[in-house]
Amino acid sequence: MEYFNKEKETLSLDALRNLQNKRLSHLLERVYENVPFYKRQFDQAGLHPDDIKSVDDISKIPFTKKSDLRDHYPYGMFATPMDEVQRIHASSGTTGKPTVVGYTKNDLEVFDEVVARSLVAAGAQPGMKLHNAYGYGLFTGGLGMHGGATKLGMAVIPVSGGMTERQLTILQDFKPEVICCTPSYAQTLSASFLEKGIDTKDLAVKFGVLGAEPWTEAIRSQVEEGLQITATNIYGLSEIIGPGVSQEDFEEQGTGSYIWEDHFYPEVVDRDTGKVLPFGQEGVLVFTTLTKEAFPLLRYWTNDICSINYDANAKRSHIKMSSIKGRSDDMLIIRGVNLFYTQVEEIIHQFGALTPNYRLLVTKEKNMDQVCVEVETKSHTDAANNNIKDQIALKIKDTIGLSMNVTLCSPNTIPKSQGGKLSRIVDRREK
Ligand code: DLL
Repeated sequence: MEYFNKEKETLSLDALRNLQNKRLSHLLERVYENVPFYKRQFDQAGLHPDDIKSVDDISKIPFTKKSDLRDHYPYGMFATPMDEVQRIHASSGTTGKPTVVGYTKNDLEVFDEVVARSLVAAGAQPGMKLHNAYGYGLFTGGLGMHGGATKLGMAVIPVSGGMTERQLTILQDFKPEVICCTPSYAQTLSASFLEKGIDTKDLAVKFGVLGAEPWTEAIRSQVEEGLQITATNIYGLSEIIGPGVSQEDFEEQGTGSYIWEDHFYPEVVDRDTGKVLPFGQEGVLVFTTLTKEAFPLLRYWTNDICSINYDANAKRSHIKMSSIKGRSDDMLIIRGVNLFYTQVEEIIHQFGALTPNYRLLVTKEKNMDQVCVEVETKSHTDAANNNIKDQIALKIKDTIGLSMNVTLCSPNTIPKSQGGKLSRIVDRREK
């Protein structure tokens, strides 16, 4: 099976646009009628759903921000009566109340469909077994992947995150061909096999579907080698549906992840002005959920930084997004320079003596922000190699334009993912 839904995944751009326009017009009618927040937003902007004739007019609609969801906690943005809602998820959020999202029966079917498409693009096939190490619970990762894999006809092993020893046993004994988890947890699993001297060549696992946090080629090489898999990127967010908003194809690695744009209409906008940017230019990713019933969103500001572009040589017609550089609210501003941790990760990758286990410690000294890069070396002896340390600091200065202290750490000394998303920044500045 090369596609889960060939007809939809290879629609001509004209057909795709027609479908989007039709779906957008239904969506606008529904939200205007059923979500008081959107009616107010339209009225205040002097807009009526009829003014939006096609996706080309979408930029007339104001953005929806995370704060709008918080202001309507928990169910104030739902567009259907609660008795039509079949599932509720929530994302924890770092401050205050969680963001609550809901799904009708049809929403859950769409969720299964986009995850099934994503799994096939990642290399999975019906009849294979999926080791699902995304967390089950309010987080959309576990149940989201579960539903799509079931729809595809896979056997799901619902391991959830954590309990690494048990994960290793299951990977060896249950012989799953596909694993899904966060990239940082794939690092943990890979390091644990290595530590125990278990040869991963003997595992059945061939494909990894990794996402839920930013990651770069540095981590890809490490986990592909460590677990003997082909690893692809899966992206998503609970507000839009969960995992499966976009997915990279296992035979098109490094060329971006397909956004299933018959369901999620993407735009990339300027972080400061909100202006829509041309394809290929980096900015904030914004989505309109074209088919969602319970919790539809118009022009939702994800805060994720990337670019989008069509790829004429690709297997599918849908637009691709580049890997996420970071979240604009996670961007550090250090002595006037914008910094995403993935920029440091890319530099680390260029040094053969280093592993991609690292973190950035941010402190304030004499009123100046300081960043210290702590990174593990592959061998204990290299941890004392000042030469490597100086080279890394120089490369960072040349590439990013910031002087950072570099600390080389012995293998297995930097905290690893225990199952979920890993925070790579430790900010010790007083708030
Ligand atoms: O992380 C959904 C998900 C589950 C995606 C499993 C992929 C796999 P939230 O907890 O709502 O949902 O977090 C969404 O995580 O806005 C991004 O900042 C980040 N994120 C998700 N996938 C990726 C990725 C799930 N592939 C937030 N690359 C998003 C970079 C990602 N960042």
